[in-house]
Amino acid sequence: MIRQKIVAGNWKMNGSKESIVSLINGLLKMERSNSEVVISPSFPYLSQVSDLIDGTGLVLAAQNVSQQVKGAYTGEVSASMLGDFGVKYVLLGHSERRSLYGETDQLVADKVKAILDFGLFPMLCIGETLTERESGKTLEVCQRQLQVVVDAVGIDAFEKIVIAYEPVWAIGTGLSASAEQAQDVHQSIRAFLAKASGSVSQKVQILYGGSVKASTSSALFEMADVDGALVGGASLDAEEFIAIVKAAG
Ligand code: G2H
Repeated sequence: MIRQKIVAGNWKMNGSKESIVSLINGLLKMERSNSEVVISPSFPYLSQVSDLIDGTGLVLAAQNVSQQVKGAYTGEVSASMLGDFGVKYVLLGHSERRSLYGETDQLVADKVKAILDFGLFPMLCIGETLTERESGKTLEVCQRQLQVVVDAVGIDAFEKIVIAYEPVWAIGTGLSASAEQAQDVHQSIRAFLAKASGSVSQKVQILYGGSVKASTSSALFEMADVDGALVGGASLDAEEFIAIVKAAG
């Protein structure tokens, strides 16, 4: 099955009104791509970015959402608010949210449900720590993180969920997983989902994330089960990000 590649830039907590204009001006020099190209600014800049990319083909993502629909939840942002600003994808389960802000597997699953209920698309991050990898628990951890979401929303919902495999040891460290390491895990994730639904497992797009750079992206994109990349640091540099998009084809 041919799955469209996705290259998503996770800007994390970076940028200003001014730097975002310059980054997007740089990105608009990109040639048309067969891949879906997604950018994910911090909440305060969603409106600005939404206006700047209107009609360009670039797609907007948010970095978080509340699991609640609305009400007295000071500081939270709901799925419907994100929808108001033209957001398509929402990053969920990123290891920085899990490890720094205590997001549990169940909370991530509740957020996935909130996003799907509103008709947006979760980009669900999963992945193991270095200790877990070294003790042979990579697949166990990925499967546990996935299973809680399967239990919450059902396997068919995975037709609308993009998975990002992000080994924690590769995030922001400069230590990318090799293309073969990524392929091994992506293939196992697909095989795990196939036990519940063969057709869904073939459709689901599985991105790799963790220190992706232009120089490492071509090898990753050649792998059969790598359907794109979630790019952090390198997405803040327009030329580098464009080179990654180009490698995806
Ligand atoms: C992983 C990735 C993007 P980086 O967090 O989500 O960031 O490419 O900086 O490792």
